Amino acid sequence: MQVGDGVCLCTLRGRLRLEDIRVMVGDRVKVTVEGEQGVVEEILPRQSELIRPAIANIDQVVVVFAAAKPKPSLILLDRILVQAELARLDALLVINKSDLALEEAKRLQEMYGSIPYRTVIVSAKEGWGLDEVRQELTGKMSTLAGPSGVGKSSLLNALLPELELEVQSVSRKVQRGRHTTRTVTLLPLPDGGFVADTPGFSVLNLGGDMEAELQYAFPEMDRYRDSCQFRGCLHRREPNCAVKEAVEKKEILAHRYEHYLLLLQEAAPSY
Ligand SMILES: Nc1nc2c(ncn2[C@@H]2O[C@H](COP(=O)(O)OP(=O)(O)O)[C@@H](O)[C@H]2O)c(=O)[nH]1
Ligand SMILES: [Mg+2]
Ligand SMILES: [Zn+2]
Repeated sequence: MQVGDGVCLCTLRGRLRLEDIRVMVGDRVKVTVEGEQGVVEEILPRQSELIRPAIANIDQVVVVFAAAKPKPSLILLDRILVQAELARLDALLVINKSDLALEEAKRLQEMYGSIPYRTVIVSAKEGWGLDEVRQELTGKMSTLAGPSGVGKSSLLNALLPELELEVQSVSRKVQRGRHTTRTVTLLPLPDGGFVADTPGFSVLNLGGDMEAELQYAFPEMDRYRDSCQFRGCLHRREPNCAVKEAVEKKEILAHRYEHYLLLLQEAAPSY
């Protein structure tokens, strides 16, 4: 456990163990220090609880995509952003490999910045944009998400040079099948805050019966929703729908609306 500026080896008070209460990575706890050792007396209420990676009290998901190699999949990006919204976590979009495709990086930044999401253009390879990412991480608990190969490990290595995470090598065959199950660790940032060393904010298919909730995961719809004619409008085929009108006027990005409709189908109750 981190206690003040130091670290203290702690055991769990027997009472908590009897109640089968477990400490999660990221938990805030009350500790009594007895000599060198500490005892966890109480686990403070969790603000959030992620399953994969299993971390409590995460503030934000840092969604990493590459401007190229691999070509960004916007449906995958939107799925991750929706998951973050549904989990009530802030999202920061980091567009990596801008050294390979700066124009594409700027296009993504313009699109997602308009929603609005915080976006940062970086190159882990060239060291571009790292200070801005550090600022966005400082004082918060963050976890990374994003497809494989976009440079998540490279980014963490660039932010924390003493780290040396394994970066995907050219020969991927060697890596396949080597499933290293590791526990997640929170890496302390120099100016405060933590970032989880294991990316893996999972992208699940939406569970059924979430139709009404889904629109709240699209922040750009917020200011139109109340102007729809029907209460409970799902912005699908309803007449006088302010969201659809905003799409036609290009005030809402067409691909975001299409992805909303796609996810809406997934979110339909299954009979
Ligand atoms: N050109 C370029 N290549 C990068 C950059 N960041 C990472 N890479 C390369 O992309 C590949 C995948 O990186 P890795 O960090 O393992 O991605 P991860 O799967 O998201 O953790 C490696 O070959 C890296 O060297 C970058 O900013 N620019
Ligand atoms: Mg990696
Ligand atoms: Zn509507």
